[in-house]
Amino acid sequence: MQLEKYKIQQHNDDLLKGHERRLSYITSEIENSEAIIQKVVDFQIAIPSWALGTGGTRFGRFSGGGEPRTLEEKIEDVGLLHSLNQSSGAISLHIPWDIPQDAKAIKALAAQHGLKFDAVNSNTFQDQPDQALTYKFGSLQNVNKAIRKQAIEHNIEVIKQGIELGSESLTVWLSDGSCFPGQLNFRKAYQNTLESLQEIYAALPDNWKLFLEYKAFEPNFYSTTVGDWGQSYSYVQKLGNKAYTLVDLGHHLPNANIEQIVALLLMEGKLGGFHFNDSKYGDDDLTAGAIKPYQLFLIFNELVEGMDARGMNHATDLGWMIDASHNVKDPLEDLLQSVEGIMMSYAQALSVDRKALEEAQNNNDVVRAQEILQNAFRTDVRALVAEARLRAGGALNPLELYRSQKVRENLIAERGLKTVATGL
Ligand code: PSV
Ligand code: MN
Repeated sequence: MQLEKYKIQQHNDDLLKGHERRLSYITSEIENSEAIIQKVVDFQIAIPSWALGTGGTRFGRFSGGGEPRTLEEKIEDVGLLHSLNQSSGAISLHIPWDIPQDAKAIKALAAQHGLKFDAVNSNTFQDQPDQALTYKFGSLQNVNKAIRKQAIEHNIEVIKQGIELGSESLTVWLSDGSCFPGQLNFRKAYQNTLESLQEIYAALPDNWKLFLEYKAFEPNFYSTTVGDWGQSYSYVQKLGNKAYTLVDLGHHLPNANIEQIVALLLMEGKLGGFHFNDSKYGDDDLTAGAIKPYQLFLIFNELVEGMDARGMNHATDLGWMIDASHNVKDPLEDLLQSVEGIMMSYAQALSVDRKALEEAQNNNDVVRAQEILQNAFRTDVRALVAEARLRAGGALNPLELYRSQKVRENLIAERGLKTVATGL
């Protein structure tokens, strides 16, 4: 299904008056609102190809119907999101969940929808039906050299697929680790992993980046071989200047200070990108900003400050991606909410009075520093984000338009009620 431009136009015309009223208030309140709008226009968040269907847990999966059956339909879905918000201009593929049969045709289809290919993701956390050796006891860390070799070759194959699509980064997430004390020699597991990563790194084209994602636990529950940002940092330091740490917001132990991790990785020049989601307990993969919006804002506050300190381009110098799962919501609606949540935090962080904050910090004025941040967080910037969408050709209220156009009902009519998308 495609949303015709005139429908977006009509929807915007209907909402314009109220929008202009709200916009004129907020632009009178925020000094740099024009610059914020432009930055939000430029900011794109990649959509993972595995998040377009119903997620489910190990206890069950309750499909909402109309899920994309093929990679082509997944691209159509991301195209739909992008036409609504003009902020989801990239798709990230997980191999082998989504292997393009004809890369040229897939690339052309994506371009028709205004989409690029973001990072390609390898998968050595599951066994595939045609696979010779099992990853039950790990992949790049495995005590068996042949298994490590198989996993290395898979990653190199993923890089090749990515080159065909015009992707420029590889994200490696390893489920490697152990479930019980004594199962693993930590030092040897680290060394095997490093050597394996070095072989993968050697296959990276010059203009590519390797993102090494860490995760505290699950599916291994005693140790994870890339378990936290320190471990990821230690690997990427050794690999070289094309290797970076990737922060998935759900991959920390409870109450970790993620904004501080982000600030320090940025300072070290080793922050590569993000997987956005939210959580209350563990790797819950909930909608970005749904549970801890203040944390998301504080992360963006560090990002803006740190990227500006290093003269970085906010839109292009880091990889921005959602990694969420949708168990009880329509995946497309959930993704629209995540993008909106991320954009709001970004806009709020851009509105922070940096000079005043620095002054408060230098004077140890704790109260003033807190006031400055909370003032930005408590400002309703939705009209600024909506204005950015309007200027880019998107909808003032994507969710409302999605519902009024009965997108899900149309997708069910086209694809059926019992379709199942590949992914987790
Ligand atoms: C692992 O939990 C993870 O965050 C990695 O990014 C995987 O690629 C993705 O989720 C799979 O759903
Ligand atoms: Mn992730």
